[in-house]
Amino acid sequence: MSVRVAVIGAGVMGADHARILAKDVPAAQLQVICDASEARAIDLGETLGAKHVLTDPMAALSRDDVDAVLIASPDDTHAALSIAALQAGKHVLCEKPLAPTYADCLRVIEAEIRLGERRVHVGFMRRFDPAYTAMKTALNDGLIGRPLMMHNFHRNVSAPDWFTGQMAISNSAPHEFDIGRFMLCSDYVSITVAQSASGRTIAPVFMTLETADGQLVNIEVNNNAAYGYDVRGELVGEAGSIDLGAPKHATYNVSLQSAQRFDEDWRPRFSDAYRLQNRAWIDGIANGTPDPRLATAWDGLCSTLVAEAGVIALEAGSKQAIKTPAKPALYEQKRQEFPREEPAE
Ligand code: ISE
Repeated sequence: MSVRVAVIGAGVMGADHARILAKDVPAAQLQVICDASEARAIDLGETLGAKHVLTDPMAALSRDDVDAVLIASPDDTHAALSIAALQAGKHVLCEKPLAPTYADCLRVIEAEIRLGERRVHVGFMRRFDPAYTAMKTALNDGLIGRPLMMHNFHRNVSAPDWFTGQMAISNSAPHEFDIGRFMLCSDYVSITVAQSASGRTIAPVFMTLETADGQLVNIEVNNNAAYGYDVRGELVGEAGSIDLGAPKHATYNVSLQSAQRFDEDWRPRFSDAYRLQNRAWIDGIANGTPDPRLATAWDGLCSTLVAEAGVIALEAGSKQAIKTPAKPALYEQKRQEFPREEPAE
């Protein structure tokens, strides 16, 4: 059975997702490309051979010939579109964040609880990255004993002037909020944020979080790192540590120097992760069993909750408590063996 997908949003991420679905996910059929800009939708739709091109997202997600909706429109439209897709009986993969506010995330959760089925997933693709997968597998295999700390670096080459320190927390760091929580299987209970001094519009932001199990997680987000897209991570346990070891590029030893190439942004660095995530999402719909690694709407809510507390922590200059509400029964799932993922083909 092929799963017919409507992609809403034909910008940077929507175009990338649509290309992956059309070319790298055998069980998916690219049914609709929808974008507020008709020209952009037509351009992408024709390039990828989508069956239909639309400009109205509500019309796109309610079509009878659509089974699933991939939402890659502006962040503040995510919650309303996810809820509308649920009401139309569709499956959803929503780019992160599920919503920029906790209140809107909660509305999606309430809609899913009313439906009584988990149909919304959030695009925290790092859960499928081969390097993070190796880290999680080694942790589950007991290689480093009890995990104590996780160090994270998240660097972009440059960010536009309007990208603030607050957005480093609400737009960039959610990837680390999610992967830390996924790795450690524990919710955060506090966050502290500091921002270094810089003449530039956005200076690096440094966060320290504590989990309910007493682990420490630190995150540096530097969106003007200048030299390349660079994501690093190390998990430190009682008996050893696991380093992500990415990026995966060759090292050039030339002219008495050794040099490493970096990607320009997150799409090439996480191309395997996006492909594996989108395949897992579509295969889960086709066979009726969602992949347990996919981030749920609850995971999306938890990350927005941390981001909101982080923005307050930055503005107030003080540690903020994070109070995660009790997890609704719909989101409880048995702890599963983490599948061993083969690296890219
Ligand atoms: C961007 O929105 C993303 O989602 C990227 O994955 C991340 O690396 C970048 O920092 C964000 O701004």
